[in-house]
Amino acid sequence: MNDNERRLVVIGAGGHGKVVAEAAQLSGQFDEVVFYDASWPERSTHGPWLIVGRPEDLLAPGVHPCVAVVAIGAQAVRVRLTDGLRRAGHTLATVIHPRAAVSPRARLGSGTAVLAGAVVNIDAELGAACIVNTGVTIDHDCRLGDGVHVSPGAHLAGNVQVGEQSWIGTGGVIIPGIQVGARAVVGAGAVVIRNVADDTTVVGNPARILEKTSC
Ligand code: JB2
Repeated sequence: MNDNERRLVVIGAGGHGKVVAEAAQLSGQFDEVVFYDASWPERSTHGPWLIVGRPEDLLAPGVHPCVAVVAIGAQAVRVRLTDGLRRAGHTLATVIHPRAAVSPRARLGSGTAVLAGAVVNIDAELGAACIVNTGVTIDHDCRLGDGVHVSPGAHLAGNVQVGEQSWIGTGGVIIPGIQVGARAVVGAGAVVIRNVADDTTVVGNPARILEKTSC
């Protein structure tokens, strides 16, 4: 591994950025972490880390390749920037907190972060740019599309499928075998016992449709 691979660029100097930066550093995979954020140069630090540029600096033609992860909660922004970095020739890091338990037979996409206390069980398959947040459980054979965010303390039972860019709220529960569509939202604390269509928000226990978000 060369020096370039031991340095992680984190895109997004917000709350999620510091959680991802700390997880990456604690994992021992990286010696140095720096941020790129739209607030640079007005801001030059984020906690103990330096902010050294703006995200678009990394998308310019001919830029020196780096190892990066997009740590922005907003799904569409995270996916767009992750795709842009990949097209610009950068390597997308998969960040796993050292106190997460990830099955060696789980498959994680590039740019995905698995945070403290999370469990990802055998034969689960996660796409790119996902967030498996603090204390989440993803049981065996689950399938998550690109850009899914599973918020702190949510639990996905076995064989659950979640479509791209969907958001499972804090403490949400999804029973075995349920299919959640793309760009869906499961409200905080919801208990999902029926399939959820694309672009749909569900809330409550048992979860019921709150709104369709597309026309
Ligand atoms: O469209 C964008 C954009 N939107 C936000 N383009 C670019 N280039 N950057 C964007 N950002 C950057 O992401 C902002 O400059 C800001 O510094 C950062 C977002 O920080 P914020 O603290 O607002 O949110 P976050 O994404 O770190 O955290 C949210 O998501 C987490 C998963 C919060 O809801 C957290 O509570 C949550 N844990």
